[in-house]
Amino acid sequence: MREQEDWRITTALLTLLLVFVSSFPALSYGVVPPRTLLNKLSQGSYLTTQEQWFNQTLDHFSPYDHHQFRQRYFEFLDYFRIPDGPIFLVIGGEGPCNGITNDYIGVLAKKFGAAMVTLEHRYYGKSSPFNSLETENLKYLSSKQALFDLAVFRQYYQDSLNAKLNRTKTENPWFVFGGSYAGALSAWFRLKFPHLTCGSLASSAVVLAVYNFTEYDQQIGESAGAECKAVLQETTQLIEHKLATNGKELKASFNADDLEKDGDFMYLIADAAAVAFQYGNPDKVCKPMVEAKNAGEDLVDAYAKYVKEYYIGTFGVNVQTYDQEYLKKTAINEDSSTRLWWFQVCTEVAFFQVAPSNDSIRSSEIDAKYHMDLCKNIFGEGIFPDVDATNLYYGGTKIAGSKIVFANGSQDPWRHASKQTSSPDLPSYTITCSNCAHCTDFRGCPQSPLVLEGNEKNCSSPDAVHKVRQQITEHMDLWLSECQEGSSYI
Ligand SMILES: *[C@@H]1O[C@H](CO)[C@@H](O)[C@H](O)[C@H]1NC(C)=O
Ligand SMILES: *[C@@H]1O[C@H](CO)[C@@H](O)[C@H](O)[C@H]1NC(C)=O
Ligand SMILES: *[C@@H]1O[C@H](CO)[C@@H](O)[C@H](O)[C@H]1NC(C)=O
Ligand SMILES: *[C@@H]1O[C@H](CO)[C@@H](O)[C@H](O)[C@H]1NC(C)=O
Ligand SMILES: CC(=O)N[C@H]1CO[C@H](CO)[C@@H](O)[C@@H]1O
Ligand SMILES: CC(=O)N[C@H]1CO[C@H](CO)[C@@H](O)[C@@H]1O
Repeated sequence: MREQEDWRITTALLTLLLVFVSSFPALSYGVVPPRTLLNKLSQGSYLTTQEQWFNQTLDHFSPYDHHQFRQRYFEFLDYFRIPDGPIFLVIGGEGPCNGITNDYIGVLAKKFGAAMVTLEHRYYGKSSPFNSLETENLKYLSSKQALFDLAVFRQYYQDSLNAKLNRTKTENPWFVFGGSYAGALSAWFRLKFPHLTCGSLASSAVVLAVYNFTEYDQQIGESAGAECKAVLQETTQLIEHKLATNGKELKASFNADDLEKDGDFMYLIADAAAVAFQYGNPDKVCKPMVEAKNAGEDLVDAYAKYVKEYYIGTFGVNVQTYDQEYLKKTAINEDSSTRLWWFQVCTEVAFFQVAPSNDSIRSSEIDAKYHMDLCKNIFGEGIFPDVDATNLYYGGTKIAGSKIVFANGSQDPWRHASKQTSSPDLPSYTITCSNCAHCTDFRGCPQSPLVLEGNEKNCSSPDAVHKVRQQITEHMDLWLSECQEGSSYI
C-alpha cells in the first residue's frame, strides 16, 4: 500500500515533468547498446529458429520503383487452433531476429490457440536490402516503411495460410505485439492499419519522439535511490577528472583504449550504469558501488571492475560500437545494428540521452551537440532527427488509435517516451516494483538467473506483474472476440 502511494506521488511528478519536457520537441530508445541487449538477453531460448523468406517491396512509397528484397520471418504453429485460431504477429525491432523468442507472448499464444509469426525488421539481421550500409543505401530505413512491410507481410501470410488450409477469403483474427521500438511499431500498426489487426500490445512502447531525452537520466537517478545515485554521480566526476589528467591509462583500465573521443568513452560509462536499471538489475551496479564507497575504496577502480565484468563480460557489449570511427563502417557484420539504429535515431526519433542540466548521473559532455555531431560524423551533412515531423505523423502520446494496451515498467527510463495515461480504448498499465524494467510484461523481471519464459516469480513484486498480465489478457480476450463476431477489424 505504502509502495503504491509512493509510486503515485512519483508518477504524478514524472507526468508533470513529461508534460513540461514535451512542450519542447520530443526522444530514443535504450539506445544503442542497451537497446540491442534486448536481443542478447533473449538468445538461447526460442520456440523456433527455422527461417523462412518472402519478397518484400523495397520502397512502399514510390510510384515507379518496384525493387524487392528478401525479408526473413519465422512461424510457430504448435499452439495453433486450426483453422480459425488467432494469429499473433510479434514485431521485430532494431536488431537481428533469429527466431521466435520463448517469452510471455508464447504463454499467451498457448492460452489463445494462436499461431505465432515474427518478421525481421528491414535492414537488420539477414533482412538487409543492400550489401553495404552507406548512408545513401539507408534511405529506405524508416518506421514508416517498416509498418508497410508488416502490412504486406500480414496479407502474404494470411493468403499462404489460406492456401495451405485449402480455403479462400477467410481471415483469422490478428493481434500484434512488440516491445520498445517494436512496441511503438505495434501501437503504430494498429493506428495506421486498423483493418489488419484486432488489437495491439505495446510494451515499453516509445511512441513519443524526444529530442533532449533528459528524463532518461533522471529516471535512472530515481530508480537508483539517493545513496546509489550519489555514488554514481561521484564516480562520474572522478572519471571526468581522471580523463582530463590521464585519459589513456583510464580508458585502458576499462578495456576501452579504442575510444579516442572522450564523449564516446563517457557514453560507454553512462550506458554501463543505465543498462542495469533498464533491464531490472539495479543491484548489479548499486551493490558493488555503494560497498566500495562505504569501504573507502577507489570508486573508479570499482566501476571499471563492474563495467568489465558485467557490461562487457556478462552482457557482451562490444566496446567498439561506441567508437564513431567504427560506426562509420558500412560492411555488414554482427554489430551492424548499432549503426542502423543510430540512423533511425538520427533521422526520426532522436531520443538523445543527454545529461539534465542539474543533478545528472551521466557526464554533461553527453549533450545535444555530442549527438548532433555524431549524426553528422557517421552519416554525413544534413542528417538530423526531425522529431516534430515524427510526432506529427504518429501523434506521440496523443496517438489517435484504439485497442492498444500500453504496458511499462516503473523503473524503466524509457517509459517517459511511452504513453502512460490510460483511457478505455487505450489502457495503459505501469508495473511497479524495484526491478520492473524494460518490457517486464514479456520477460518477467530479469534477475540472476534470467527466466526467459516470462516467469514473474523473480520480480520483487510478482503480484504487480501478474496483475498487469491478467489485465492484458482480458483486453485481448475482448478485442479478439469483438473481431470475430463483427468480422470487422475496427
Ligand atoms: C522472390 O523473388 C525471386 C527473384 O525474383 C524469385 O526467384 C522467388 O521465387 C521469389 N520468392 C517468392 C517466395 O515469391
Ligand atoms: C484441397 O482441395 C483439393 C481440391 O479441391 C483437394 O484435392 C485436396 O486434397 C485438398 N487438400 C487438403 C489439404 O485438404
Ligand atoms: C536541447 O538542449 C540544448 C542544450 O543542451 C538546447 O540548446 C536545445 O535548444 C534543446 N533543444 C530542444 C529542441 O529542446
Ligand atoms: C538540483 O538538484 C538538486 C537535487 O535534486 C535540488 O535540490 C536542486 O533544487 C536542483 N537545483 C535546481 C536549480 O534545479
Ligand atoms: C504516470 C502515468 O501515467 N501512470 C499511469 C500508469 O498506468 C496506470 C494504470 O495502471 C494509470 O492509472 C496511471 O495514470
Ligand atoms: C535472484 C533470485 O531471486 N533468483 C531466483 C529466481 O528464481 C529461481 C527459481 O525460479 C530461484 O532459484 C532463484 O534463486
